[in-house]
Amino acid sequence: MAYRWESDLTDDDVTPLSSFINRRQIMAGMAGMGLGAIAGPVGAAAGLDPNTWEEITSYNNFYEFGTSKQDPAKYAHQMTTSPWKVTIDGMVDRPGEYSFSDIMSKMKIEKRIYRFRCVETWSMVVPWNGFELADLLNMVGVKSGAKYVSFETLLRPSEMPGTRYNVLAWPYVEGLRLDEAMNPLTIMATGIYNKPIPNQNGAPLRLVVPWKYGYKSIKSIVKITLTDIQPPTSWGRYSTNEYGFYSNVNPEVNHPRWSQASEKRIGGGLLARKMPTLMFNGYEKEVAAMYKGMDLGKYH
Ligand SMILES: Nc1nc2c(c(=O)[nH]1)N[C@H]1C(S)=C(S)[C@@H](COP(=O)(O)O)O[C@H]1N2
Ligand SMILES: [Mo]
Repeated sequence: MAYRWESDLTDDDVTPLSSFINRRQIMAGMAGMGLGAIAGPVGAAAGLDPNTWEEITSYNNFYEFGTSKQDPAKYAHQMTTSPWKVTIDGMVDRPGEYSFSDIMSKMKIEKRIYRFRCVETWSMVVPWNGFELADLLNMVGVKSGAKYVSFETLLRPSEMPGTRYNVLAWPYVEGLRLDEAMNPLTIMATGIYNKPIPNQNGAPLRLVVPWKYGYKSIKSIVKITLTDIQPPTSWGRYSTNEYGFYSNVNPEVNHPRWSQASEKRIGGGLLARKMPTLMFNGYEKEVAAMYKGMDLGKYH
């Protein structure tokens, strides 16, 4: 049996340009050999097998609702997600408060099946719906000189029982370098399995950066700020040497307290207990160039 987790994005996915071109070349080659347009996966890529809706929506990290994996599914329904506004400010041409419905009316919603790897060593495959963060940033116009994007989650203690405890400094904040934010793999997810994203997964919109540990993928975003200084992150504040700014998935750079060489695919059964973790979570081809020359152990 082929190892499913070594396969790549499916045909359903919006294929990155490089593999799209490869595919066209392969198809053209086949046509030349009189094989016609053979449907099916390119090369050995059989496609990723997504986790079930049940798995994706009942095993979560969303500490604003508590620290157990079941707390978000239990309590996140208390969060009011409509109306919803996102403040976009800092080094942008058109700062302001953008309503979620206004954003949705302007963005092109796509389906992306991505691997998702938590720093705690569990993983899933999630069929997201969403739009490229780059499209939103281009809509507001990024000023020259901006180098980073910072993100902030809603903080509404009356609806978020977990924020009574100072496990993390609230609100939850995260950040990306501008080129990472503009990378076509980086999306704002607004759905899962073609349904609106459930509250426990970060309704109504959350970041998804598939080559980084899950905590970079900040949920229920209310603020996006363009800046020229590296922004703080909630987990970085908690422990800088354990949770670096980059947090790229890397099987060779261990967490100080555990190995990152393998992972457990949720719902994968016995076979999926010790799957090898892939460099950049399997997205090396698409993202490695952004880190060329950087010491990935130092800038973890
Ligand atoms: N605001 C906020 N965003 C968050 C978190 C959180 O606690 N609060 N947890 C992060 C972590 S550690 C992970 S692994 C993912 C989990 O996303 P999921 O529940 O949709 O699988 O969300 C990330 N985004
Ligand atoms: Mo995580």
